[in-house]
Amino acid sequence: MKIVFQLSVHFSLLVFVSCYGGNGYDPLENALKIQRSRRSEQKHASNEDHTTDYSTSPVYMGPQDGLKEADKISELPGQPAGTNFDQYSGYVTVDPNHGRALFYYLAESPVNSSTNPLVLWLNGGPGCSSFGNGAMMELGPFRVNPDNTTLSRNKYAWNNVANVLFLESPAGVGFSYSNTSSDYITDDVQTAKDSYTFLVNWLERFPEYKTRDFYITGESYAGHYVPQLAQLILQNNKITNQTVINLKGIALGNAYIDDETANTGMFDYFWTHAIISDEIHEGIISNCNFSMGAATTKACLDYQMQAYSAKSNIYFYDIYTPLCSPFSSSTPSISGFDPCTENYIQEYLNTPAVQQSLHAKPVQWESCNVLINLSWKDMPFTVLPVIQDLMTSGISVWIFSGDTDGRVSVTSSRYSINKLQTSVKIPWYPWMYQGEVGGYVVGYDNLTFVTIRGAGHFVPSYQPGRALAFFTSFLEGKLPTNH
Ligand SMILES: *[C@@H]1O[C@H](CO)[C@@H](O)[C@H](O)[C@H]1NC(C)=O
Ligand SMILES: *[C@@H]1O[C@H](CO)[C@@H](O)[C@H](O)[C@H]1NC(C)=O
Ligand SMILES: *[C@@H]1O[C@H](CO)[C@@H](O)[C@H](O)[C@H]1NC(C)=O
Ligand SMILES: *[C@@H]1O[C@H](CO)[C@@H](O)[C@H](O)[C@H]1NC(C)=O
Ligand SMILES: *[C@@H]1O[C@H](CO)[C@@H](O)[C@H](O)[C@H]1NC(C)=O
Ligand SMILES: *[C@@H]1O[C@H](CO)[C@@H](O)[C@H](O)[C@H]1NC(C)=O
Ligand SMILES: CC(=O)N[C@H]1CO[C@H](CO)[C@@H](O)[C@@H]1O
Repeated sequence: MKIVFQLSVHFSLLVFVSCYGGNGYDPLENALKIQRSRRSEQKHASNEDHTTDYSTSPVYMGPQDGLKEADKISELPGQPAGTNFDQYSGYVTVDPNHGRALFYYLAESPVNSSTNPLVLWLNGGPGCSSFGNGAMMELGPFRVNPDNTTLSRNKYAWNNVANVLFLESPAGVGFSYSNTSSDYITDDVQTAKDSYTFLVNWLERFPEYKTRDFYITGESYAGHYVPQLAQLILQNNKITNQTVINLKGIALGNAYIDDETANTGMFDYFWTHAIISDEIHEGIISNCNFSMGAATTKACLDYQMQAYSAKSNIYFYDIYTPLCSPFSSSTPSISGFDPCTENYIQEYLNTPAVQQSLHAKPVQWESCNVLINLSWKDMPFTVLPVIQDLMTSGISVWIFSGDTDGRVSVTSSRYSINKLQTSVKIPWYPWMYQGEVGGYVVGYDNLTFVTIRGAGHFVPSYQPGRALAFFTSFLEGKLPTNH
């Protein structure tokens, strides 16, 4: 399909900084603006098909002998002494003709690695790095110190309870690349196919994980990637003569899963969190119809602009966090998270010795790739039907949400769950962590919803202890406890 980029009023809002941290770059919003204006130009919704038909052409299988050993990281520069787990990173070719390869980082567990499950983590954007954001800022074993050169251990890293595989997806993101630049114009379907090809090849490289319990987790735009990949795995498991992937469950955090509820939930969250006025909120309610196929009116766009402007310069991925500035240390965030973290990561990952130790190609590493972000082809309006399909498949489906995220708010998550029309089995209750309410949980038929109190969009960055407690419950298949 021919893609027409039309400059519209939306584009004037773009901030050209390819970094998530505290500087106002908003990759998800950029991509959504383009999709929404494209949809309204085309006057059709790109979501007629619910169970995507991934063509069942044979999956490329490359030779993997000896590559695991080559991928072993001997040591990351600045790594603290006493690192007691194994790390691997490198590339898996997913298309040899185009020269397309995806980069991964595996952090194994310090204890029980050979029995702990394998968990794939995906960041969103689209176009944002799972290694730089997911591993180095959120749930990985290390955080980069303010000196930009040394690492410290993250006590609450998720590899304490699982072997965590971070995948830079699709090609063009982080260290992943293609030798065919047109591959950088991509979409949901290609991303799912490549991730699947990655997995079956990676499992040949690491055969000890072939039959291991496997989970997929991610946040934000990975609200598309995770269910789509899970659906593709379940479809292929039925027909493949290759590896059957032992998929047990998925968890979606502050996930963009439905465009209507993403909008309504965000503006309602702004209003209920005293970010916009009654008048602007009322203007949005009475002028905007965010449902699939509805026309966008000028009045609606005007009120949305007013809302963005009224919000002012807050970091709406975590609304109570200070921005990264010379003053940020004197206005510490509720969580103690350093809002300049992204800068340290940017410096660290662009150090040649670090890229070498990771077996990465020497590149200018970016937290988010804006080209991927802006050239994304059709994205479905909603993935709720995919989630519904997974809910009847027998795998566990969890939706979690940090409740101080203004980007994909807990309100959006709740509206999305309402649309799934499932019924409550275990009523809403507070779950406890270290004597405090860690958040709230409700058990639905085939779906669990968990909030993480005081966490923004990047849940494990802001509430590492609560995030690990929630994640441990997810893997155990038990709701977090009320004591
Ligand atoms: C497995 O599938 C591939 C691709 O469809 C095919 O070429 C191969 O012959 C199949 N192998 C077996 C043992 O069926
Ligand atoms: C991309 O091209 C380079 C240079 O020719 C080559 O070394 C590399 O193997 C190619 N990548 C893939 C995945 O084929
Ligand atoms: C390791 O596994 C054993 C046996 O299942 C369990 O008792 C122990 O708590 C586990 N240790 C950790 C750190 O997970
Ligand atoms: C770390 O990197 C940031 C971003 O480039 C820079 O502003 C800062 O001065 C660096 N800090 C040190 C201690 O070099
Ligand atoms: C919003 O748009 C949809 C799709 O065009 C339409 O079915 C619905 O009635 C509209 N809602 C309102 C309140 O106008
Ligand atoms: C839950 O899963 C069961 C078994 O697959 C199915 O029969 C039921 O319809 C599902 N309910 C919902 C709300 O998805
Ligand atoms: C293809 C495309 O539109 N690329 C744009 C992505 O966004 C950056 C700025 O954020 C532009 O410079 C690119 O041209």
